[in-house]
Amino acid sequence: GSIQISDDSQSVTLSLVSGASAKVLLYGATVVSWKIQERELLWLSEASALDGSKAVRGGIPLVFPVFGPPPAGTAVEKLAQHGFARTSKWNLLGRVEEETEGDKGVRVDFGLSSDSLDDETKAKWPYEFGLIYSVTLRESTLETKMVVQNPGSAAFEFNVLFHTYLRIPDVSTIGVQGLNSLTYRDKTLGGTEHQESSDVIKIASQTDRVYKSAPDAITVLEDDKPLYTVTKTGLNDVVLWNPYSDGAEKIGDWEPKEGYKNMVCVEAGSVADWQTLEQESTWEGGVTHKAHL
Ligand code: TA6
Repeated sequence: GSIQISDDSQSVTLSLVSGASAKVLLYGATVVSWKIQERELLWLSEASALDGSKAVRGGIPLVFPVFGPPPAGTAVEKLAQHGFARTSKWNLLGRVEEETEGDKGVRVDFGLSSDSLDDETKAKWPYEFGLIYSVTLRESTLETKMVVQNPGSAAFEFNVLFHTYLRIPDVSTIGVQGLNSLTYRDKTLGGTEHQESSDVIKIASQTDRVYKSAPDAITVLEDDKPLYTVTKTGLNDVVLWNPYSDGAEKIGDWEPKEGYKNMVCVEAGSVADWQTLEQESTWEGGVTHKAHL
């Protein structure tokens, strides 16, 4: 395997001899591509900014320390939607070749801390923190792991989420399995709570749901066969999002507008409730994306 830094030092490309590759921008530590052979597995808008002027529309943006619009009256209230992790320039910490049970992988670690945050953002959320984000590429999986450290003198509360845009051949042929009987908050219905009653969830209109206390493995089926498995550790919830035609129309950097047919966001995180991190403590959570090709 190999890990290569781009000439402009703005991105890192991981690759394996098996033909898998992944590309991560230092901006937001955003994974913008994951390929097996020549097949792209993440959706990325053709109109997405990739120069650090705006959060990436596609790939795997990182959500921290707040998910969605920051609630008034909380410590995150001055921050932008989804927080600052996806719009901050991260530091490249290290590159590692690793092997787990004979499965060779290449890993790259990124860091973001209160010391490296810009002053404006620091003023909006004045906590001391450290984030270490690891991306590991293996033959059929892409693993993403976040470590949150609190080296400071005050506890803080946070949400964290891996906002993965999975690329799919056609939204009308897929189904999402693993969420049956869970309670979810439906953001298309004013955030009201409902109970899931489908074993395989089909997407035929705008979908924006937060499933609470979800099981660790969620499968995206294509014509009833597994296409992806998203497995989380240390995370409570799963968000299912597809803006559909009406939603995509309203998103300025969404291109082509029909692109909603080729994506589904299956996002693992801890977002329904705040995670509290006491001083001198560490939290850890992650997601493994597996492609069944
Ligand atoms: O995770 C789903 C969601 O929170 C949706 O409500 C939707 O707005 C999406 O994320 C994208 O948010 P963004 O800030 O990237 O436009």
